[in-house]
Amino acid sequence: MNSVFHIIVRRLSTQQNHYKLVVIGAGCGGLACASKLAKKLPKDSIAIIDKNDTHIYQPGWTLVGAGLKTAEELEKPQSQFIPQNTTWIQSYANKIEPEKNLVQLDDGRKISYEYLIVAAGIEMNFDKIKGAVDALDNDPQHVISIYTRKYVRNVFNTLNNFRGGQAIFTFPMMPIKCPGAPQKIMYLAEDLFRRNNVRDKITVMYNTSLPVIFGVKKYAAALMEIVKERNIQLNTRLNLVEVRAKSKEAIFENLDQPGTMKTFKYDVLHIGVPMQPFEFLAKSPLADANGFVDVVKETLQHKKFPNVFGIGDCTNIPTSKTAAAIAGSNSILVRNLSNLMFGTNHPVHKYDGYTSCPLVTGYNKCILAEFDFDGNPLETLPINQAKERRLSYILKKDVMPTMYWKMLITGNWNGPAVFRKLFRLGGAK
Ligand SMILES: Cc1cc2nc3c(=O)[nH]c(=O)nc-3n(C[C@H](O)[C@H](O)[C@H](O)COP(=O)(O)OP(=O)(O)OC[C@H]3O[C@@H](n4cnc5c(N)ncnc54)[C@H](O)[C@@H]3O)c2cc1C
Ligand SMILES: *[C@@H]1O[C@H](CO)[C@@H](O)[C@H](O)[C@H]1NC(C)=O
Ligand SMILES: *[C@@H]1O[C@H](CO)[C@@H](O)[C@H](O)[C@H]1NC(C)=O
Ligand SMILES: CC(=O)N[C@H]1CO[C@H](CO)[C@@H](O)[C@@H]1O
Ligand SMILES: CC(=O)N[C@H]1CO[C@H](CO)[C@@H](O)[C@@H]1O
Repeated sequence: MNSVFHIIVRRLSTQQNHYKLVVIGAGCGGLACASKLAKKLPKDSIAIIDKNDTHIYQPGWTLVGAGLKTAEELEKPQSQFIPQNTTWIQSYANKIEPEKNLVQLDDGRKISYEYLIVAAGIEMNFDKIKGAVDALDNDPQHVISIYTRKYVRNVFNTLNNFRGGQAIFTFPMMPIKCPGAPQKIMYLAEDLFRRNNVRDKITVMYNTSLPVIFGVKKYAAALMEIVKERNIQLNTRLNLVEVRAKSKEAIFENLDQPGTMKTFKYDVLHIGVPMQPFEFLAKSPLADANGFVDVVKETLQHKKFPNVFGIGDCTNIPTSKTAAAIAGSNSILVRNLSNLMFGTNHPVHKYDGYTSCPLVTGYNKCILAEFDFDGNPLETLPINQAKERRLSYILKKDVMPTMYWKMLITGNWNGPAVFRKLFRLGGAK
């Protein structure tokens, strides 16, 4: 007893509690920055805080729902990706005190830093829809979602076994990560129903809280064509608020007449999950009024605390929340922060809001949306990416996952602008 006590005391007292740089979150954004900075800083300068021991390639979940990939192949042990010479602190952060340069962990430990990167992602909250969790847990033949590790495993079975009735796909209130995903799975499902020769027995419906099918005009126009051609019913300004699994009813609020509900019968219901900032961030001095980390959108530097940066889904950067947005901004954060750390003055580009959404529209086609803060297309390839193409599908299914694992989160990615320049120099467009 006594000796165990002494070992614990010794371990606690030799644990390092101060780091030059602390990174909260070892997801896409945290690793994309930490792995670049690890190459520039001495051993033991960086601590990465994240309790989760599994790294998941979330963009692949859409394809899992369509039976094109397995959930397992998207998951790898986090230990493979924590960069060399950094310290992985396997806890969750539960409080940030930026005035004192302190992060408190869920085990009570306090870690101090000179510089901080916040990359904790965004929290999914099915509880905002009454009855949703119960339906997802107990009625997976009818109620599904690609949005979590647990529920994504049921999606393909349900869609593939569906023989007739009404299939409703929902899009929640913004902000959510990957706003394209709730309709990608719909197009894939619709294609699957055709392949299974049951399409004529099924009504396919997309009920979205937005006033339009997609926020960027160029791609919205292309998607509207597809929706018409494939006989998909689009209902706008409807927000799912309740699922009644027993009677298979989905209750939506009409956002144009707040408080007015509209009930739809479903046979399959795919839920786009509402999201919210993690509470520890929303409560921290780093948050804006909506709970997101308040950064300058061009530089990713915090508006009040210049030694703090934010990247990815946890920030209030006004672009759509994707891994692609991280790929478009991580080099900017790293350069800016390096200037600050080393007192250098290397030129830094301003982040233009680059984000991307590969809108998979079927089992072999995809619209590759890429755009900036203002919704202007920012296409990488020297072709019209609003057209459905097999090439874009292959990029999404086979190329992007490899780029994610081998380049983005391992610090070997310098942004898509390089490719844009390359193709333009090649003479196209
Ligand atoms: C179904 C689906 C489809 C998608 N499709 C695409 C797509 O086609 N293209 C695309 O570019 N993007 C897509 N995305 C979005 C993309 O996955 C995210 O935008 C990206 O992962 C965001 O990275 P992040 O680092 O901000 O958050 P995450 O990658 O989610 O990482 C956050 C990390 O923070 C950790 N964390 C949480 N709380 C704490 C805490 N308190 N303390 C410490 N650590 C904490 C978590 O464990 C996690 O490891 C999709 C997402 C989903 C769910
Ligand atoms: C890790 O993340 C996955 C996917 O979001 C989640 O299912 C799991 O519960 C998390 N594990 C821990 C220890 O937080
Ligand atoms: C890790 O640190 C050691 C000792 O400082 C150094 O020799 C080694 O090159 C570093 N590894 C990487 C990948 O930077
Ligand atoms: C309550 C309701 O059904 N509202 C709208 C849903 O979307 C369609 C098409 O955009 C509208 O015509 C409905 O009024
Ligand atoms: C320290 C540093 O390099 N800061 C720069 C961050 O990026 C902005 C926008 O490009 C510059 O104005 C800052 O000087």
